[in-house]
Amino acid sequence: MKIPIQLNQENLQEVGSRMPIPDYNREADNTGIVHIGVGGFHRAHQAYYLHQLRQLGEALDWGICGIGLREADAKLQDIFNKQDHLYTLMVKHSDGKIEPEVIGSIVDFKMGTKDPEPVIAQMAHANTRMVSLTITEGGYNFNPTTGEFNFDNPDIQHELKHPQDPKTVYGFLTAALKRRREAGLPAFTILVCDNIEHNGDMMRKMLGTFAEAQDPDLAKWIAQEVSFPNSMVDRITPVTTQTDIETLAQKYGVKDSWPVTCEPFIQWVIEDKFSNGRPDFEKVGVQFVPDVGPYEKMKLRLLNAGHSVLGLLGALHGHPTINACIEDEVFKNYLRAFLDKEATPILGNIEGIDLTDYKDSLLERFANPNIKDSVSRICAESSAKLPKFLIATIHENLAIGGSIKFATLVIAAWCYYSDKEADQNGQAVEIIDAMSTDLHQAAEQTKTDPLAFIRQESIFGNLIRNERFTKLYSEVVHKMYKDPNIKKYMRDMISIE
Ligand code: CS2
Repeated sequence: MKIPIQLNQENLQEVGSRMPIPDYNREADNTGIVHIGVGGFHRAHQAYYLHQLRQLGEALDWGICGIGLREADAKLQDIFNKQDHLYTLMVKHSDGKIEPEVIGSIVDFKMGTKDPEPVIAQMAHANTRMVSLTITEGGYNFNPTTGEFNFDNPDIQHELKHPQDPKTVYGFLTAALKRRREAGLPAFTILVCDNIEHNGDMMRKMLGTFAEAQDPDLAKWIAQEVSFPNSMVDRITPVTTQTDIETLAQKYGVKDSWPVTCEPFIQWVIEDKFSNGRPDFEKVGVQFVPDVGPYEKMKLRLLNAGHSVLGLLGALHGHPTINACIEDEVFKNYLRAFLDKEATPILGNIEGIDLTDYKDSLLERFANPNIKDSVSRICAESSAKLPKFLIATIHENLAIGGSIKFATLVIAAWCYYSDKEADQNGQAVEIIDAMSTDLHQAAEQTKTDPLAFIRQESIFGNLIRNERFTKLYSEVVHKMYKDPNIKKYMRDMISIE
């Protein structure tokens, strides 16, 4: 057995005898991208694309400076300090093969929680030409039903009064853009990489609304100078486990305190609207298109919704992972029925894409037994995800008289699980959600008011006023509270098809 080597810049050549390593200059003064929210997904996706480009000897002035705006990001900062911002990406194939590779495209990391100045300065630096974000679907501070910016957030109120002391992405972005404008520097592009339809347009609207309230002059400049390309991002990136860390050390001889694991599949489709230049990402397979809308919608309503369908039903049944759900024929067929009968009809034709192939490949990706993507990751923050992934599809199907029953069962399962905080066998499940208390309190009233859960308008919009939906939902929820055997209902629904 090899003695594990600590991953850092000094040991990099030695690590290179065990796995591929970056082959380019990693000096911290060549950063061109500032990225907010350096979770596993960013490290498996954008940072990996950039790494590949740099391996070709390109984009050397586009290194990434990661930014943490949450106290919890201090853990990553400590690890990055120890590892010179290097980390291992472990690509896990379905045949059991693991391909580890050291990624070097992140060259710096700054926290903005205690002292915002270094982060503002980094964003306002002449070298910074793009600020990208993966701050989760719930991180954008808007009401998912109305799409309006939430001015009630105390952090937003604070930064409106104290622009020099930002707390949220909005405060940081305006502080940095203001400084650039005063220094006569061009604006940067803002590239949102979260799973939200029209993510760039959404950001333009939110930042515009915030800036208007903070500094109307600046808001005008932002509207003219900043571009917000819409983008569709895709790569399944499960939560890193202790086993991953141990496998890397024991099997591959590299000590990395926070490697990232992911599937082989990767996709990024972006609108080519960059106000201050961009890396030549097309050289490593990124697609640039005039309108990303159809791709985003396809991905959110099939892949992300598919995940939520399996995740919520699987959590209730007691399946621990997405691949365990797919191994179960009832789950697999149920998912396919949902995709074919409820999600596909609202997508229409997407140029250059065969939706049947796309769905076949989704099922294969979900089945990857090596990924072990936990249903708890998928169920986390459902209150921010479901309005975009699943509830939007219910609304659209109601409008065209389409099928809604597969998605409705998922909402009922979500209610039951939020109420009991347990699976159908009584095993406790931790509800990880910014709205967990509201979800629990609403769900708890179901026994006396079957529609209580659906009355949460910030999640469900006006579904409560749609009789076709409320009738079906009441029936399903009623049955489920009598007998929560979820698989029975799933089986019934696919066999009567
Ligand atoms: C998942 C996504 O968060 C979720 O519920 O559906 O994280 C998904 O794995 C990625 O969007 C894949 O690109």
